[in-house]
Amino acid sequence: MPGFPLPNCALGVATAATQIEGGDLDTNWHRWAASGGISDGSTPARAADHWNRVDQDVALLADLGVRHYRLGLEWARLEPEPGVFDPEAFAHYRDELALLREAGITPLVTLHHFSLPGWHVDTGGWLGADAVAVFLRFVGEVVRRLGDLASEWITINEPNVYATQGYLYGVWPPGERSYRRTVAVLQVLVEAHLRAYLLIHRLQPHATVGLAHHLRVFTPAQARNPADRASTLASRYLFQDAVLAATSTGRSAGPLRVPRDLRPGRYADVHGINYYSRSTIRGFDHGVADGVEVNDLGWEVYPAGLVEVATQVYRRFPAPLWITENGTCDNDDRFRARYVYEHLARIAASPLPIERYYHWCFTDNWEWAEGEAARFGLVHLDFDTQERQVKESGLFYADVIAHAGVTEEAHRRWVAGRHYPRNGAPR
Ligand code: IFM
Repeated sequence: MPGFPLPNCALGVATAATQIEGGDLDTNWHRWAASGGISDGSTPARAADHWNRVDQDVALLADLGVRHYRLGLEWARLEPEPGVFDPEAFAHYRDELALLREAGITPLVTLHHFSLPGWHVDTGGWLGADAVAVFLRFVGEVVRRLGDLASEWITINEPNVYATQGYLYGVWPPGERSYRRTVAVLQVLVEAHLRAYLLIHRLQPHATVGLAHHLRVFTPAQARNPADRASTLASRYLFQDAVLAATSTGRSAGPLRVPRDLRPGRYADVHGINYYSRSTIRGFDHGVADGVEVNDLGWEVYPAGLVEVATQVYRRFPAPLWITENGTCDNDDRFRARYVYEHLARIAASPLPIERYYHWCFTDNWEWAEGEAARFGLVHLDFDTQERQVKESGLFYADVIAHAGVTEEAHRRWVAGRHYPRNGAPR
């Protein structure tokens, strides 16, 4: 299917505050970088300097024809001390949201995307005594002060990734390795989402509210091996199904208990899905099968998985589906256009109500523990000069937006003949 129409799925791009804004702030990530936690030694202090280049970046979004933009708010800027809100930081985000709207771009605002103010870390972060109340204070302030300019909200980005990277594998802040604390933090994030969902709707009844779930495909290394199969099911349940169930319904799920005062009901107007890859499970080991196509971080490229996970979500909890992230690390932009093409083709062929697709990422960005070394952008960023240059994949994406689908010509020009690396093969 070289060309195909995509009339029912609006295309956008996504970012997160800490990954693009830059700034010498006090957050869990600035502290983690200062303590040597980033593989290339970079810090989020420069990133894409978006804080100082909002006008330029909004103009670039408009040039690409983007109509939907997912952005994050940096909590540490808005609430630099507990309970003290910074009017200038709010004014800055108000200007950005107004600019987006003037350009015909609808903002989707993420309230928490992995980044916490330093004062929050000092009181225990998400495991601190009042973590949910503290989050709700922030959410309430944001919706009251920005709600006339935005009505689409993601409460929390990828709670399962935040919890496992930070509390189970210890590779992200706060660097812990404890199953008990991983479950504890997930449970707090579930409660935070549920209460934020209710609060936002109380303040803004017409709001659209969801959570951005990181969903993977899990597959046993050997389909007939009982240990691989059991481990696959357990991994999928613990990593994503339990969180999805609890945050969508307000009911306890497995180890995740929902407080009694929260009534079961609907807690997702849309399901945000961040989809990237598939994990192959061998016993307790999560890996990538030999010889499969991979990206520059070694993640398997498995486009069918996008609709596989979307189907699992929709069957259990029917609601509109928004792909809040999909993209790939391709440092030289050799195969990104093909990656986008193959994932969009699955959406086009699917009967599911996949209403939105946000490409991750707009520009190259600061990729957490990988720092500046992993490039996900449609727009190339020179971190030294801050020069932006639309990549071939960005031209392709703009063309898909303009035509509400992939034309034969676009396929021939940007997709045909592009190849992924193979796992285990020399690069
Ligand atoms: O960069 C991240 C993003 O912050 C959350 N989802 C996955 C992306 C790529 O790793």
